Amino acid sequence: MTITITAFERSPDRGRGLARDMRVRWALEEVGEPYDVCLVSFKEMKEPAHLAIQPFGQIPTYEDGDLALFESGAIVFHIAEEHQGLLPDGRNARARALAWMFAALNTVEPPIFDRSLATILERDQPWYAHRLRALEDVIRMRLASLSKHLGDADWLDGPFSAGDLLMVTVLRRLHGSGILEEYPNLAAYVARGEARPAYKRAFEAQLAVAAAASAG
Ligand code: GTB
Repeated sequence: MTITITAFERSPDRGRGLARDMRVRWALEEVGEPYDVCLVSFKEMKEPAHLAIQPFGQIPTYEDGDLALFESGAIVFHIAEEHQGLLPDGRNARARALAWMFAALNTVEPPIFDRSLATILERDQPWYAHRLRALEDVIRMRLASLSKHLGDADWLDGPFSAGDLLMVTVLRRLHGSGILEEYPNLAAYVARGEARPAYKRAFEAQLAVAAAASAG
């Protein structure tokens, strides 16, 4: 049975690969697992059939036989556990890769995501400039630490892992902000992730959805 994931029928990012199905697509491409995509509208995401799988009415979801999963981090972890290539073999190295997965989602993503939301939803508020500065201060604090840790290594902890996959998807959201470029080794790290053939296949697949949506 083929794995099925869900993604936006019409992603608000118009194919920039910023929605969280991108990380699931990328993980599946890295391990060479074929998948189908079920495109859902905002309305369908809030209906009982989808809520039965994703209690918060969001994408992505993942179904494989009798397993239905939600939360992109849990999905990527499941894919990494089931296949070779996204988690190292050694017990300690594996635990550290998991730590980087959590760091991406719990420590680095929140201020970056909040900044994106603020630029969309809070732009007209009188306190917008102050809020943006505060969020960007936190982002810079996180990136400075991450940059120091990465140094001149290619990946966060030895070979490419699910931790890198999630971290790159998180940092990509800073494209266009100018902030990533303040940390040249992080900008190069993101470019390295985006240059991976599996990343490119995943990006093209979600771009094709956006192109079809804008044509239709
Ligand atoms: N913690 C969950 C996970 O990691 O799976 C979060 C899932 C989530 O935020 N899903 C979003 C969603 O379904 C899509 S990715 N939102 C609809 C809703 O909540 O009703 C977030 C997202 C949305 C839009 C853009 N964009 O346009 O750039 C980028 C990212």
